[in-house]
Amino acid sequence: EGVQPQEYTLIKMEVVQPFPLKMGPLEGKRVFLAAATLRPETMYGQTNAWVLPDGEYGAYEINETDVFIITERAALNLAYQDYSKIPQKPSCLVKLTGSDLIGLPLRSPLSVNEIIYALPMLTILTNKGTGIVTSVPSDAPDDYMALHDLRAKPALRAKYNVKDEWVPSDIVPIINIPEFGDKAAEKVCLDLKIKSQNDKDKLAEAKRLTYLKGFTEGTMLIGEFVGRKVQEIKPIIKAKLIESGEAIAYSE
Ligand code: A2H
Repeated sequence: EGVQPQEYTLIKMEVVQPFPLKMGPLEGKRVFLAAATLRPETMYGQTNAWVLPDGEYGAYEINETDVFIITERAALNLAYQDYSKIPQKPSCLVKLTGSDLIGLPLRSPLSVNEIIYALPMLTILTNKGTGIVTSVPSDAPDDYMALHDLRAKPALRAKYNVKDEWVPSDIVPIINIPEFGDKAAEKVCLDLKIKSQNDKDKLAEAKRLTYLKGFTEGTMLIGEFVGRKVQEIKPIIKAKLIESGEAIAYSE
């Protein structure tokens, strides 16, 4: 883990009822996959959530009504931060693996797509964030390549029991970067000839390029702040999501 604390926004992606059998103990609660992001202003372009198939997650009671599905490590960190009303040890209502989560339908704040699905990503780290990632393939090279892999490889879908209709067919353009156009991640992944989500070094370069330019030169193509600079509206969108109860601040 880094020396500098990382300021994430946890996006509350609500699991649409009815729950699968394994989540029976959560009946009657509001259950969320809580995704850690550094780019809250990109939430318009969410197309799916990512989970690690072999990852160990739990459904943790965060307050009287809300349950977060995250790693145990994240639940403990959260318990030390403002949001949780259970200061010491968050109670785990049910243990789940990433495979249990694949195919869950979700409703996520700001997303143009009303219902999106949880899908497998093999490069998720369980010692960072919550172990849940929201997917914005227009602007995140990791997301773009993981989606590319799922689309291109029927065997990968079969291995993780992914139904074709869960895999998004469209990428939503949300930010213009003069140098990279309206789908920066796609452009940079193609330019660098990145082959798959496992192409670590090239993906690091793609992330460096898009992250910097997106922040300094990006302009919103969608939403309340269309036409405005990413740099200016990022903190505003973050504050709004938190104020409306659709997200919480989280640092580690
Ligand atoms: B970002 P940093 Cl549009 N494992 O959110 C792997 N990746 C994870 C993760 C985990 N456990 N937890 C969070 N992340 C991803 C949006 C986004 C992100 C965009 C563009 C770039 C970008 C949509 N996905 O990140 O190592 C999350 O993806 C570029 C680095 O803490 C989170 O923000 O710096 C970012 O990585 C946090 O990475």
